[in-house]
Amino acid sequence: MPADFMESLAAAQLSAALAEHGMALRGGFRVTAADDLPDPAPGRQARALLLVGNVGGAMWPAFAAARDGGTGANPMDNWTRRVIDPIAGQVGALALYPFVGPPYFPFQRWAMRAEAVAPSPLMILIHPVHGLWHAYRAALVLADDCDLAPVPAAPIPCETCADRPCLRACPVAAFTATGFADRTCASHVDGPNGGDCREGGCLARRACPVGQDLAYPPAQMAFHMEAFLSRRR
Ligand code: B12
Ligand code: SF4
Ligand code: SF4
Repeated sequence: MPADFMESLAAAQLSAALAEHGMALRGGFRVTAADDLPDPAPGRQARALLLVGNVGGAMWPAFAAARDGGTGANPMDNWTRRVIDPIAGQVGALALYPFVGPPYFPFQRWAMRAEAVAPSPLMILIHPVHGLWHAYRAALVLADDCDLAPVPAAPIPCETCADRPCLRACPVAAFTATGFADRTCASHVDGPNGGDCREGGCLARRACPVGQDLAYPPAQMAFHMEAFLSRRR
């Protein structure tokens, strides 16, 4: 039995089930009492949390083929539940989702404990290889002890990126010292000059040189932007 759960047969089987839907296992960590997570099964406390996510455009074809005909609200969230709940059931896990809230589960804090990601100036977590082209879709909470190795140290791209092109690319300077001005962003994207962001995705995110080969396909960019706008209209 390998020391690290991520190297185990169970992790390989889970990864294979997720890969059928273009998703991937994104690491995990041992849960502490401070995490205050719900019990994964009656009388059984949470011991480990595994993160599920998407990297690059891998998930888009699976979602596009299975979505609710484009008519239902939150089609990606609904599809995610449809594919993840049965996988969680197979491994005896409780599935938690980033879109359930408020209050929301702290997925970005969990991600920083699960894999080598760090905050970027755009607030999205940056990964040394995937850049800004990844997200989290679910967490699987297990009652079993998993040997999860600590996250290995990895370079944080933003620390050596002197030019910070991401911060110069937004036409309305929506990334401010106090945070992301989401309403400034949304009114630009929804307006007459917002076509580039609306159809091709956030210009600031696209300006980052890390992982550019993993940029989402245009249809996925437009889908996420429309979902963002629909929450801000
Ligand atoms: C609410 C929310 C938003 C709000 C932010 C409002 C606000 N100022 O709080 C809005 C609607 C603006 C937003 C927009 C976007 N979001 Co958002 N959002 C969330 C959500 C659902 C909850 C955040 C939260 O309150 N968490 C609770 C706290 C307690 O968790 P935490 O981890 O401790 O807190 C961190 C975040 O709150 C973060 N933060 C604070 N303000 C903002 C603002 C933005 C824009 C982001 C990305 C993060 C962020 O800083 C904290 C420390 O790291 C998370 C999912 C989740 N459950 O976390 C996604 C999440 C943060 N969003 C994400 C993304 C990708 C986006 C978008 C870039 C694209 C999109 N899907 O729409 C857009 C930006 C729009 C654009 N023009 O491109 C991803 C980030 C992935 C990553 N690599 O890090 C997440 C994790 C969802 C996911 N499925 O993976 N988002
Ligand atoms: S452009 Fe540079 S500072 Fe901005 S997210 Fe990418 S690596 Fe980080
Ligand atoms: S989507 Fe466009 S307006 Fe909004 S933050 Fe990105 S570059 Fe700025």
